[in-house]
Amino acid sequence: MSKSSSVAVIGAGGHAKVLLSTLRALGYTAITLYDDDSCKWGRDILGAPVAGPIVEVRRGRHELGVIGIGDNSLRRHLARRIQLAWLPLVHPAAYVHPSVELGAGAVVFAGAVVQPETVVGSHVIVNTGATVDHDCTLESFCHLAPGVHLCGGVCVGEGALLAVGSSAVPNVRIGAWATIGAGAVVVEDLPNEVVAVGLPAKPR
Ligand code: JB3
Repeated sequence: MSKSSSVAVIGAGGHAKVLLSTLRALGYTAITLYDDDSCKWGRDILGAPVAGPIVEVRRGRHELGVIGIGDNSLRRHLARRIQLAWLPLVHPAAYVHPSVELGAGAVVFAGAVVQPETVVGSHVIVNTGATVDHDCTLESFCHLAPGVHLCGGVCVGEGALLAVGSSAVPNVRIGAWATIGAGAVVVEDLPNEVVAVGLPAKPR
């Protein structure tokens, strides 16, 4: 895809700023943001315009889009509602092995590492400095916050949130829509929708 393509970023908060910096680092220049907070309309975020509410993205006739909202369920809702060519993005200062499958709209930020044969689902966030070792599966809409570390063969279920600095030993499964607390260490399989904290991570 050409770097002169017109890109829509859905959302104009903190996560969108990091997406913008990633798009710029990749050489994209024609970037427009959309957000439902009317206070942001007409303003610039890091030099890119916030054109209006999300519903107006259709009018922009953008060739590519990426969802810049950290909340996993909201990201899923928007991905289902909006028809755009969702762009997978890898910051040039991240390392992603060529064997890794990257889903539509997945993002890998600066300093992150994704090792061989890992599968990254659609609209997944691998945030700044997170590492994902070999043969992991990150299901759609999950989010690895900054500094998360996964050993090999870990499966993270759809929409799960692994908070800053949490980690997982090899071959465990973290259930869909689970929340793993900051700094927690997952040492065994965890069920869907659990909230688990501590070392070892235990359901609350
Ligand atoms: O921790 C890191 C490195 N990044 C966090 C990121 C993953 O998630 C960051 O610190 C934030 O905590 C969060 O970033 P995000 O999603 O950009 O949050 P915030 O800065 O609050 O911006 C959220 C944007 O989504 C705002 O511009 C809101 O207007 C919009 N928004 C929030 N709730 C919503 C809704 N838009 C719609 N349409 N519907 C909502 O329910």
